[in-house]
Amino acid sequence: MAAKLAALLVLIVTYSSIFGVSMGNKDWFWNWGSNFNYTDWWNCHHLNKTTQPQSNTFVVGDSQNWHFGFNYTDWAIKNGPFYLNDTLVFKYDAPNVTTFAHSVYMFSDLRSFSKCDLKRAKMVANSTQGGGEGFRFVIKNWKPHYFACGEKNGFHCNNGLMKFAVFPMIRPFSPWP
Ligand SMILES: *[C@@H]1O[C@H](CO)[C@@H](O)[C@H](O)[C@H]1NC(C)=O
Ligand SMILES: *[C@@H]1O[C@H](CO)[C@@H](O)[C@H](O)[C@H]1NC(C)=O
Ligand SMILES: *[C@@H]1O[C@H](CO)[C@@H](O)[C@H](O)[C@H]1NC(C)=O
Ligand SMILES: *[C@@H]1O[C@H](CO)[C@@H](O)[C@H](O)[C@H]1NC(C)=O
Ligand SMILES: *[C@@H]1O[C@H](CO)[C@@H](O)[C@H](O)[C@H]1NC(C)=O
Ligand SMILES: *[C@@H]1O[C@H](CO)[C@@H](O)[C@H](O)[C@H]1NC(C)=O
Ligand SMILES: [Cu+2]
Repeated sequence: MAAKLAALLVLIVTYSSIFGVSMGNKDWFWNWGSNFNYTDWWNCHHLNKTTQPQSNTFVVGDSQNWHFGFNYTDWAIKNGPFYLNDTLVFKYDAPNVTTFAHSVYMFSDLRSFSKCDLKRAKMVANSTQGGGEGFRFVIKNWKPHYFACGEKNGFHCNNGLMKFAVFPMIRPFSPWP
């Protein structure tokens, strides 16, 4: 009797480890023979995984867009973490007689980012590219990204809080494709 029970348990454990990790196996165990809904079980395991977005799109600053004086470090903390393949959208109008120009630069290292040293930064979007639907930046590389506005020789970065860092993460592996 005990041996039979042990054998059954081994069978169940083996079966469970082959078929799924979390949601299904407990239900399968307790509902075996009862009115267990296999459609629900299948959906739970398969549809959710495939309908989950593989990447997200973020408008930097949300409705505030990309402007002087908004705390983008704070925004990045509250909206992160960011993953590879996520898209950051920078929205800012082209300058006119009453409004200031903005742009998007990326620093090569933390040190130049901290000091807003634009000599060690590359422009990724000029002052007109943030118009309309905005400038889209896809996070493709697994490395820290240091963004800032490059206008007024670092003044927008230093004094206007127009800077933030992104440390992209890799999306956890999904066992059900
Ligand atoms: C199982 O669930 C699905 C979706 O929730 C439903 O359409 C179906 O009628 C259910 N089947 C049974 C036998 O309860
Ligand atoms: C997906 O996951 C949610 C909970 O996160 C659950 O309520 C739902 O039944 C799952 N299945 C489908 C097909 O959405
Ligand atoms: C901006 O937000 C960060 C993180 O919340 C905070 O540490 C910092 O003091 C804020 N800066 C200003 C000038 O409010
Ligand atoms: C990013 O997307 C591309 C195709 O759009 C895909 O081939 C690649 O595997 C994705 N990378 C990650 C880390 O999701
Ligand atoms: C300048 O641009 C702002 C916003 O982009 C707009 O509201 C304003 O009317 C424009 N001013 C002039 C003089 O074109
Ligand atoms: C910004 O870049 C776009 C596209 O590369 C270009 O058409 C436009 O002339 C540039 N604007 C400025 C002000 O440099
Ligand atoms: Cu600016």
